[in-house]
This record gives sequence, structure tokens and C-alpha cells, in this order.
Amino acid sequence: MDNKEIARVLDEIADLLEIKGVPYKPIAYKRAAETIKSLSQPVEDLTSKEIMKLPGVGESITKKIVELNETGHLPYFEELRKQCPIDFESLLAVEGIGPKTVKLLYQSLDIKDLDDLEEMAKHHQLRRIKGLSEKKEKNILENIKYARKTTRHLLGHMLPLANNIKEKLEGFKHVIQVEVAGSIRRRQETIGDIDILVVTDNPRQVMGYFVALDMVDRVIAKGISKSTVRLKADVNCDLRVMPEKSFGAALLYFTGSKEVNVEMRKMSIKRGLKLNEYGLFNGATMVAGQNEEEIFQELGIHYMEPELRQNVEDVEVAIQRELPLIIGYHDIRGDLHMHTDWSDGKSSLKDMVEAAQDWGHEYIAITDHIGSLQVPKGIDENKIRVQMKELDRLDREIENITILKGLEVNIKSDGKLEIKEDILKDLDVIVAGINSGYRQSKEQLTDRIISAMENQYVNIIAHPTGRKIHKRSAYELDVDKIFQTSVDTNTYLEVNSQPDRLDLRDVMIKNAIQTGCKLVINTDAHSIERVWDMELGIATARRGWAVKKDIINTSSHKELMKLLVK
Ligand code: DGT
Ligand code: CA
Ligand code: CA
Repeated sequence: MDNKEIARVLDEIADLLEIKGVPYKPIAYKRAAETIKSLSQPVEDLTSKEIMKLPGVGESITKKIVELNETGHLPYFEELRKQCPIDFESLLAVEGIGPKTVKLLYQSLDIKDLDDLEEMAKHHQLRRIKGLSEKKEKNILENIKYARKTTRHLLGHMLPLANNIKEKLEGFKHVIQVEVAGSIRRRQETIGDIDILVVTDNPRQVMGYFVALDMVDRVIAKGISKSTVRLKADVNCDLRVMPEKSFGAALLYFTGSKEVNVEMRKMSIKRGLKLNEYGLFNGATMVAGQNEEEIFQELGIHYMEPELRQNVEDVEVAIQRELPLIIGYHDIRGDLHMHTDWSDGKSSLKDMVEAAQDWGHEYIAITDHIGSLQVPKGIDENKIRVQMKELDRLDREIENITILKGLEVNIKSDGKLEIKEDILKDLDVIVAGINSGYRQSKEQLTDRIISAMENQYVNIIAHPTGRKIHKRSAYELDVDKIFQTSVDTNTYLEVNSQPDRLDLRDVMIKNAIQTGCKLVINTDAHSIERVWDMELGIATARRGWAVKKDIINTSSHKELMKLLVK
């Protein structure tokens, strides 16, 4: 079990003991949970003697941690849970409810989960509890809705929505300037809410227009300088009106991140200046504010691309003027991982090629799945030969784009490829990926990927860590070993652009590049609409500090063919 999971168990034990009215012990468990949470190494790697030496962890808690580590279970905890079967996680997710309130609700009304809570609140039973009020009951009822939907939204779903709202605002006569800010502008992989800034000559009219947009579900707050709406997509959107001369400062502030804002403000103070959402000031004089660039310039630091505004270190590097010139959104010249309706894709070969052309690609590789038990609708080896002829024909027929012949091959549990190798030598691009059997040990999964990389025909490892945002965490892998093998074998690691994959993810991209790996940004598109996901992959690579030369599909077709020889 990892530290977070162990801490969660200890935390919940504390809450359960608290409800049972056991004295002292809850505090001890809370303290132990805090210690485990802030530990820099896995508690799994510690001996019981070492665990016992941790602050706030005594003998009895040590035993429980060891038991959890060794067996994954803790009968003591399970017994407590049986005695009071309360869904803590969900109840505590309701704004305004803490452990004390949970106790109160359970003891007075036997409330165990969100359904119980909603039922009792609707029937006005909460206000009868001492310590709660009618107002509190109303708030709880309102907040239950949000607690049921606490997950953040995927960038790939929010970016088009935000751009759509931006376009609508741009088309409104009173809007002078409009920009999307917040986590979307930083292209963070998940989004809490959408933030938009406008300059207008008529705030009242703009706000009226905004809250009446067709994607709005309901209005949460409407004012002259700020409004918040709930969109039909179940996400909030804030619109703020800013004066034109402050637009850059506001954009900087509301793009964040919070950490970056705090650091930049500190840095301004060191230079005798004051930075806020209205501008950069020297005493009462505004020295910059209308655009972001001039603020960075006046501060004497490197302009920070929004994707690089993540944390304190990014500001420090900007001060040193050592930020990289990251890959641009127009630097990609081709997509090397695409599917068609020959396998599990939804669009025809020709449609995919034309969509790629529309995007501006100079070359693409069609990499359908080959037949196997794991991948339904994969094509078999005879059909691959037929498809290869068809690809050649299309390549001659369609101008301005080169079509490469490829395949996506499954890496079997033993590391071998799920295909006869003689066909591979006739193809241009081989993408290998783990598409089944994820439940292996760290060593097994690592070896599996390494065997594939050592295969002389494999060019690309698809979605290397297998994570799916909100669904499945990354496999445990010895990434250092994988990065090194990638360099040694000229195998490129993919930045997969699917909205819920973005795999490799930003931090891993940074590490891979430091090891000297070359990467490839692919869409893994299964239909024409998804060809546009490339933008998400590029954004992720930018967040991982990738420059043009780190990414092989920024090369010309001729250069690329050299890189594809292993
Ligand atoms: P999200 O919405 O959770 O995906 O993340 P953000 O970064 O969009 O955060 P949000 O919407 O709460 O606020 C937008 C930006 O406004 C944020 O990136 C930085 C700025 N901001 C918000 N609250 C604070 C604050 O308390 N202090 C500072 N320095 N900046 C803040
Ligand atoms: Ca936001
Ligand atoms: Ca916001």
C-alpha cells in the first residue's frame, strides 16, 4: 500500500474512534496519519523499528501499519467500519461538513451517506439538531450536488468549450478583448472551472449576454465585474470584466498558477515594485499592465509561456533567464499513430488521411491494430498485405501528404510481440504498446516494455505508462531503466494525445528529455474528429519543457525516415 492509502486508513480509524467516543486515541491516529502523509519515502520500505521512530507513531499503530503493508488488510479497521458503516469520504466532501458534523449527523439521525443526508435535509430534520440551523441545512442541501460531482474535468473536453464561449463573446458588439485564463490557459490536464476575462465598453450588456448563452445551465452569480454560471457540461465558468489598461496584469493574475502568482509578487517586491491584477506599480505609478510581455520585461525576467507557469521553480528559472524555447503548436509535421475502420477506428482510411491533411500534416502513419484475442476487430496478416497496397495507392493518389505504412502491435505478457516478425520488415513504422494484462509486477511490466524496445523493428512505445485520467493510475515502472533503454535502442516514447491519456505526462516528459530520450507526439486517433487532439499532446509536451529537436515528428519526411531505422 502506498503512503496515501495508509494515511487514509489511519485517518478514517481516527474518525470512527471519535464517533464511538473513544478518548485520546483519535488524536494519536490523526497525528500518525499526518506523519505518513508527509513522509518522503514509501513506508513500505521501512522496517517496523524505523516506523516506530517516526514522530507520533507508537507501538500499536506501527503494528497496524506493518499489517497493512504485509497483507493489505486490517481486521481492526474492518471491524470498526462494520460497527459504524459510514461513507466518510462522500460526507466530508460536502462543503461545510467536518468530522464533528458527521458524528452529530450519525448519532442523531443515523445518517451514513449522501442519500441519507439528502433525504433528512429535504424533510427539514437537520435543523432540529442542536448546533445546526435552517440556514446550514439549506447550504448542505445545495452543496450535496457538488459533492456528488467532485471530479475535475479533462482539458480535452473543456478547451473546445472555453474556446466556443470565447468566440461567442468575441462576436458580441460590446466586447473589445477576450481571453481564456486559469488552468485551461496553462493547459493543465484537468480543469476545475473555466476562467474568462473581457474588456468591454458596456459591462452590463456583456454580463447579460454571457449568462444567456445557450451552453449555460443556470446563473450562480451575476454582477457588473464578475459573473459565475453553471454550464450544461456541469462545470462552472467565471467571467470577469477588466479595464483595458490592466488586461495584461489581469491575464497574468488569473492565469496563475497561484504558486506562480505568489512568487512573482514576492519578486516584484524585491525590485521595489508592486504587482497585482491591475498592473505593475512603482509607488502610485503604473509601469506596466496592458499586456503580459511588458510586465515580464519591466521585471527583467524571461517571458513565461502559460504552460510553464506551474510552480515556484519555473519562476526561478525565468529569473535566471534559462527557460527553454519550447515546441510551438505549428512545429509538428506528422502523426505516427492513427487507426481506421480497418481495425477498431470509426472513420475510413481516406477520411483519416484528408483530416490529417486539413490539420496540415506532411506525413502520417496508419497504424491499425493487428488481430488478436485482446484487441477486438484487429486486422489479420493477410489483410495487412491488402491494406499496404491500398496505402500505396492512396499515397500516389493524394498529393501533399505522405502515407507511411504502420501497425500497432500488442506487447504480450512475456514481452514478445503479438505478430510474426517477417511482416514487420515491410512496414515503415511499428508502434508497440501494452494493450492487455496490466496486472503484473513493476519488474515484469518494465521488462516487457524493455523487450519490445530491444526488438529491432519497434520504433515507438505507445502510451508508455498506461494511465487513464480518473480511471486507472500509471503502471509502476522502473522509468529510469526505460528511459535509458529508449536512448540505447533508438526507440521513441510516445506522448499520446488522447484526452484521458496524455501519456507520457508532463513531469515524465521532462525527466525523459533530461535522460536524452527522443519523443513522438501522436494522436492515436480512432476517428476524424480526434485528429485535432494533437493540440493536447503538444500542450503536454510544452508543459514538459520539450523543445523542437526532442520531438521526432517535427522533422521533415526525409529526416524522419532516417530516424525510423533502428
Ligand atoms: P482550477 O480552476 O482548479 O483548474 O485551477 P485555476 O488555476 O484555474 O484556479 P482558479 O480558477 O481558482 O483561479 C484562477 C487563477 O486565479 C489562479 O490560477 C490564480 C488566481 N488566483 C485565484 N485565487 C488566488 C489566490 O488566492 N491567490 C493568488 N495569488 N492567486 C489566485
Ligand atoms: Ca479555473
Ligand atoms: Ca475560477
